[in-house]
Amino acid sequence: MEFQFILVEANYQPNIALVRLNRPKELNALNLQLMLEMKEALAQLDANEEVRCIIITGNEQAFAAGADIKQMESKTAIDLLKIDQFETWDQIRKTKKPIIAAVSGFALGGGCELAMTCDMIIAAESAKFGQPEIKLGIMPGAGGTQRLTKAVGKAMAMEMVLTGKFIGAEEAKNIGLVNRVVPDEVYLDEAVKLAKEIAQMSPVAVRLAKESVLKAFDSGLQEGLYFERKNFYMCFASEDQKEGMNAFIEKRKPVFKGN
Ligand code: DAK
Repeated sequence: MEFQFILVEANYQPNIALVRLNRPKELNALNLQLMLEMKEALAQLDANEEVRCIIITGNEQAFAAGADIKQMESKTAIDLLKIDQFETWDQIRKTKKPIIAAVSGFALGGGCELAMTCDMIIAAESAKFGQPEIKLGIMPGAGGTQRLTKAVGKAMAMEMVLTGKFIGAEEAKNIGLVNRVVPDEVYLDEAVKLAKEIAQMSPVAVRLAKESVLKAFDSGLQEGLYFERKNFYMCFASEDQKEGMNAFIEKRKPVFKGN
């Protein structure tokens, strides 16, 4: 598949892939084609053994200013039902490798939801987050009411979703929406730094651990603990577990191969 609205570098850095949203004139508004491309790119990168961590970013001005309002405006409920965009969005959620959102500028509506669907968010000081759908007479449709509430709690989620207000990067950090805030010039470098740290770990353990953390999102505590336990046992089926523990005992750096 040729990509028109995203740029993909599978080998941006060793073991680290970069997906850049690329509709700068439209502030990276997420049209249907862009999301299909995102789905395809993530599936490819997930299947690429060389890739251990994925970064999704936009440009300095915008991560993404939301779904494409011009494309959505004339749609009926039945049109949306038939398009069934959820399958596309679910692919992001289903990606097994860790995904870091490197956010500068606007992350609004579907853009904020896209960032929240990633596993971690590095925010530039200029980043602005919001769920302004209410101002368009709609509400968040790609997980915003759920993921935002789980990330920041009911009070702030309710205020953001019901007023559409934007919050700055510092506030986003204070309420637990983002991992850290860094100067605009280095937000991508910081994301790469974090990705490199993760890429050094056992890909098997990273996959199982990511799955288990996500399980906390969509299950009750008992079910989540049970799931975590199974994945914990499964780590001991990997050579990486032996390598990691032997390296510790032998006081050397482990070499994880993903087996
Ligand atoms: N869609 C389409 N075009 C957009 C856009 C958007 N979301 N955001 C910006 N643009 C376009 C503008 O129309 C403008 O284009 P031209 O007029 O030059 O042709 C260009 O980008 C530059 O924008 P502005 O001139 O407005 O720039 P400003 O700096 O003055 O303002 C802004 C920046 C981000 C505050 C403003 O553009 C803005 O308010 N944008 C809309 C933000 C918004 O309401 N976002 C939420 C959209 S609704 C679903 C999945 C996802 C969703 C729903 C369902 N399913 C899976 C079913 C998500 C829904 C949404 O995100």
